[in-house]
Amino acid sequence: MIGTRWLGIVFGSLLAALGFAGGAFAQAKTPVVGVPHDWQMGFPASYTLLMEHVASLHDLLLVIITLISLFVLALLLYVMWRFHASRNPVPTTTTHNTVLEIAWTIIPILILVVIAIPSFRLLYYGDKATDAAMTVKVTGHQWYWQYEYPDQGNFSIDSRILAEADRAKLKPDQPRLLAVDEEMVIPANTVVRIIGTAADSMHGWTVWGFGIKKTVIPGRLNEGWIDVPKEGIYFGQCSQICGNAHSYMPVAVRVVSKADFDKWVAEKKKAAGLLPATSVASANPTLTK
Ligand SMILES: [Cu+2]
Repeated sequence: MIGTRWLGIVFGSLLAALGFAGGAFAQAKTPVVGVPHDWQMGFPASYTLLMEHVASLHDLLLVIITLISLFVLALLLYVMWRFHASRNPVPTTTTHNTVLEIAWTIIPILILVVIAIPSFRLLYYGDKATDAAMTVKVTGHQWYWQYEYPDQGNFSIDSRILAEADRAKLKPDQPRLLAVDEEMVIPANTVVRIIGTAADSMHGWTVWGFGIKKTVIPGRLNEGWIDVPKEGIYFGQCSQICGNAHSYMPVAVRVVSKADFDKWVAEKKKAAGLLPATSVASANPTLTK
């Protein structure tokens, strides 16, 4: 992303000079952080270590692919010039060159090894949570998301895009076509295991800033994890064509402090009838876990 990052810096400075810097959400005093901006180039900002690793692998690949493209372009131009009919009227009959053949086999293999090592490392890093503090089960439905909290009493919430009427008068923290009625809520600085499945067709649970993109499939459980240090609201979208309202099932994740998360959990448990009438949640650690 070195190239795109530079382009972004150049364009960003130009726009700043013209007074257009920052989208509405960058200036609004809302906790919305993980949302696309006008004129954004390259990847969305990284909000997890996983997404930082994704971006740096992309940077490495961009350097490698640029060097290879320039090398091939230079070779082509040289061949066109050096072996032009006017400069080379009698072509050579050479068909084999052992040294060259070994070189053009070995060098690409080495390049692939250089790419494979960080690539596999990243794949396994994002694959499974080794020490998750809690789990959220994500189920994709046509066309909304359902989040279950098995470690907090097993209540569940449904997350749907805002109703048509609410979409007409959006609040500052409700970006168009991304805001939902109920966000998934998780505590900050906590390793959260994501278990994903689907009820009908395949869906894709994707949050750009987290670097997570889990295809969820009926009858299967797919695993991933997130650990978000910064509180705020982050957005994503279903990334698997899943039917006619595919583009109307955004992903919204609210990352809050641990205390706020416990409060939210208590509220949800109460609403689901999981708490006794007189709240003893605070006295019983197993309930507030
Ligand atoms: Cu979907």
